[in-house]
Amino acid sequence: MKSNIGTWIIYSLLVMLLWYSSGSIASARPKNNDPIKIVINNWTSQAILSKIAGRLFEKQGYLVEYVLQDTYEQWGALHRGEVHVQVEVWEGTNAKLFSRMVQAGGVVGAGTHDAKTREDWWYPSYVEPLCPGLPNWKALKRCYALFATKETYPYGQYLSGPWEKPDRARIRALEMDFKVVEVENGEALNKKLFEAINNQLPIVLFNWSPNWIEAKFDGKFVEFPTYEPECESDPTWGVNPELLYDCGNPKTGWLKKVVWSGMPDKWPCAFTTLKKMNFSNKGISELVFMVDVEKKTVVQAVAIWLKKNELLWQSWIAQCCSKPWLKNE
Ligand code: TMO
Repeated sequence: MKSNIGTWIIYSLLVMLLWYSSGSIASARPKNNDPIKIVINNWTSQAILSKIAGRLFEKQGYLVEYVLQDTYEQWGALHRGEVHVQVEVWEGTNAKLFSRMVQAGGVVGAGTHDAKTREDWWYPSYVEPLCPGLPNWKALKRCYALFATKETYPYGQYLSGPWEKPDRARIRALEMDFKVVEVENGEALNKKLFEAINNQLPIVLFNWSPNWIEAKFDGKFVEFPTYEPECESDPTWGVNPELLYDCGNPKTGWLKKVVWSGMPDKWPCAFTTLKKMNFSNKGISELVFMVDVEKKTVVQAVAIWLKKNELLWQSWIAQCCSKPWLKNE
């Protein structure tokens, strides 16, 4: 009996020692307590994916802060290491700045999502019979008057968001009688779309995929001349031999994750997790639907997603970094 207890005590001590030493091996990895700063932009899916990344970093024991920035400001801040993580860089919006920043050495890629992206002019399907020939851009060019508003009369209105787009250059190159009107964020754009749909008014506006819109409303992207890189670098390319941008945006664009170049060394496990984090078109549009249509908060949508997808995100949290004593909520 006595020796049994002795064995038990020795065994327990051994287990504790093992536990302790494995813990100290894990914590011997330099774990930085500075907060990881994640950029939040002005459309819904980006905010949701940012918070999912943040929750995963927190589960690994990192501190996280969120910084509101638009897609122009973020590049300088990422380059200088003032912010560290961007979970959604869209080809159609940011391809050029992204490659310039990678070349300058301030940012590095953290992998590409499975989602294929498209960002371009879009209209709800009830517009199509009013303008025969749509979705071809030449039909839209003929029908400009249909889209005139108080602000743009006698030109047609093209409604857009605050993202870097060569729309004015394209309108010029394709000689379209349209004027660009910009609203401040994705929410404002949604509101205008809802108003138009409720009144069945002609509207052509900036839209993107994945988004919630395709899940709820019928509509189409306008088909401009197919994008090729030369369209933006060689004026002689395309229907206008003198001007750039006589084409549409890429139809199957990439969606990348990007970090400040010092991030992988400073928070290695978080970087590994971010590289593994991967969303599909369906995954993103379901998340956006919860917020933009069902009116859940971003925090609620993130909590629902984490609960439903535990196996998935557990597989994104790198083995070397997982702390079994950290509770998974
Ligand atoms: C960058 N965005 C998804 C709004 O086109």
